[in-house]
Amino acid sequence: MGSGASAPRPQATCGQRPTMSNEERTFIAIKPDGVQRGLVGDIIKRFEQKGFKLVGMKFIQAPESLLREHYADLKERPFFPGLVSYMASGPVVAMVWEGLNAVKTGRVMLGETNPADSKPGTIRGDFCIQVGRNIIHGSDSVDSANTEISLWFKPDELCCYTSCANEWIY
Ligand code: DAT
Ligand code: MG
Repeated sequence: MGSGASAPRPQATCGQRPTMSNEERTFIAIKPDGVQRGLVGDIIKRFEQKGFKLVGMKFIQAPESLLREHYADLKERPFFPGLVSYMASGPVVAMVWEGLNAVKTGRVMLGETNPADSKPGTIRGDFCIQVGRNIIHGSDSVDSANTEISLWFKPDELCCYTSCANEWIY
């Protein structure tokens, strides 16, 4: 950059994540049933339309070791083995979405864990029926989002860029 040129937006925030900002990140994964049922486009569209910014995405058939770690807090639950084998049964779309209150708003967009309790208009409320086939994962806190993002993505797999829509959303 030559002297006198306007400075580009600093990239420093890509490393240290602020907790309350337009750059909060959440980990969202479309589960194997969501992929098999052809719901990938519809689900991604909702996050795009909302105004969140996609900063990472991969299509991956996750190894069971990764899934056991991802769901470690549920390892004593009776449904845990079935949950892990379901999640490993086909590819998932793992994503990181960024924006103001991305974690909490992401959960609202998902609906309740049990689709039967999820309101119409939510992803689980609109697209699925059973708790064991609820098509999408979303982080439930900023701390778990950070843990999950680092479990699923290497730092250099996340993109830092300024969305051209930024000033029209915030
Ligand atoms: P969430 O995915 O809404 O964060 P969770 O973390 O409590 O819910 O559970 C993780 C997943 O485990 C959930 O999406 C579906 C499955 N699950 C939860 N409770 C279940 C149950 N009672 N029977 C079968 N699967 C269940
Ligand atoms: Mg959870």
